[in-house]
Amino acid sequence: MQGERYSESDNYFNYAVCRTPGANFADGITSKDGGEPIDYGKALEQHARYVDTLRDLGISVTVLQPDARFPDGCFVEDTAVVLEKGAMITNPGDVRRRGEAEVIYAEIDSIKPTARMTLPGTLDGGDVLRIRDHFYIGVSNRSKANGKLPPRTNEKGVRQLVDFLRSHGFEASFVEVDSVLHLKTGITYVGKNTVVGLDEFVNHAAFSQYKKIVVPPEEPNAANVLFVNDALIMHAGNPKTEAKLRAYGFDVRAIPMSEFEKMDGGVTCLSIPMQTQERLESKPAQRADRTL
Ligand code: CIR
Repeated sequence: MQGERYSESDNYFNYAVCRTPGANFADGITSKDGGEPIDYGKALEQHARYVDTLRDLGISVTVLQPDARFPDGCFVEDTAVVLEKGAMITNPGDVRRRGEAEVIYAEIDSIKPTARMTLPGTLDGGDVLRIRDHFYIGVSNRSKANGKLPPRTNEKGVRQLVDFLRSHGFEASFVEVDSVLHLKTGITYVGKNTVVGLDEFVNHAAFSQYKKIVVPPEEPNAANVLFVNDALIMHAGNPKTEAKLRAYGFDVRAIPMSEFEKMDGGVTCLSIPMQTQERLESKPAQRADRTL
């Protein structure tokens, strides 16, 4: 059993960065035009519950203040890829989101050495799916959802990330993403060698070696699950997938995310979880298999 625990140690975190949604959150980017308006008070409540859930799992959370220049700023995941011993700050694919990463850079660089992606490379962290020591990177197809979902991650961004990952001893492969915003909108890893997601991703050849939970078409938000500290944080309102995950013996925390769903966001987008040095030093057994 010890071996299995080692293999999941990269999903243990003691620290995370989040950012409160600002009063102009509803001005952010969304493909869901004409839907229900954002209830800002509810967004704040849902965000606070999300942060509490991370804290309940033993994670110290820094919650950054909103910045009115960046209505999508709460989706911090897109601005960084964090490894055990280093991090890369990305250039989010949509120009309206460039600049969100400045405060994130300052925050992470104080914790571990932080590299920066250079333009014209672009990449959203939502396109980066880590499964143990392998990284699957979603590359936006140029015809992405017929222009409704503009491309976010380009080949130049992917190349820079791959070089960075290799310098830390990790390997990567690519998956074309067309029908959804990010790779992790369509598929996530939930531990126990299992992926959950939309049929087209879960049954993609790239993921053939994993056990699969396919979400039913009426529960697309259940594809985005955050696996942290042996628990799964998922979107409430997806009873079939939730029951399946519970039946597999997972510790499931289903939380309401309706206001973030309206802005194409999910549970993985709202935090950058990481291991800080104290954690690495205090838990040597958990990093015994690190290739770093
Ligand atoms: C955007 O379109 O960029 C934001 N409204 C949503 C970003 C969600 N981020 C993520 O899935 N990692």
